[in-house]
Amino acid sequence: MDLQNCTNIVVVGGVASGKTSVITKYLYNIFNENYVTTRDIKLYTHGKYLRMWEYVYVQHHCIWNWGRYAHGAIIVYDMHNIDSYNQIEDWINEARRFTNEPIIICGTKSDIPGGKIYKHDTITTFIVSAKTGENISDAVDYLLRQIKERNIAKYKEQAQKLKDYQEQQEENISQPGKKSTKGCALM
Ligand SMILES: Nc1nc2c(ncn2[C@@H]2O[C@H](COP(=O)(O)OP(=O)(O)OP(=O)(O)O)[C@@H](O)[C@H]2O)c(=O)[nH]1
Ligand SMILES: [Mg+2]
Repeated sequence: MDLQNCTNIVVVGGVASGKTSVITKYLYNIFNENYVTTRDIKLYTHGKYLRMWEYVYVQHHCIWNWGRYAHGAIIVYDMHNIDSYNQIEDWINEARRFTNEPIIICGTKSDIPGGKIYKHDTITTFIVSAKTGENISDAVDYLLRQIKERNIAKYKEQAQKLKDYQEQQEENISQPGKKSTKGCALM
């Protein structure tokens, strides 16, 4: 798996909440009215730069470690299913145990009136419909932008650390009385 050039997004949420539908609408512009449950973990790709992994709900979902390869996550819930809604907090806690990468929440089936909207202080919620396509691209593109910004921030932090290190080394060399940590190994 080429992690350097490929963005991996994990999609989680309650049973039949609409995970597959969000993914297939975004990647392939396909919506299927017929419910076909996803078993275990399913990978969806489009081109070589984006991978979306669907995780089905299992009792002990912490058995997997999504922080290992995920650059971001989408927590999906069905706005018309109270169980699905009630699981959001668990998914957020679960996610935060493994990763600090960006997360968004998608409340699905907005084409059906009267859904319950979940609000969070720091995580953005999008109200989406895979059936009509409402907000699907906005939601996933927003997450991809967050991931990009985070990667740029990480890159800048590493570049700054390298610069600080180089400056320290130069300072050590220009101050003869100061013992260079670099030379220690040779003595
Ligand atoms: N009206 C409407 N139905 C939707 C929408 N999204 C999904 N559905 C329907 O909801 C059912 C479940 O959708 P899936 O996308 O298969 O849900 P899932 O979360 O992947 O389900 P599992 O893999 O079994 O956990 C299907 O019958 C879909 O057609 C939506 O935005 N609007
Ligand atoms: Mg599915």
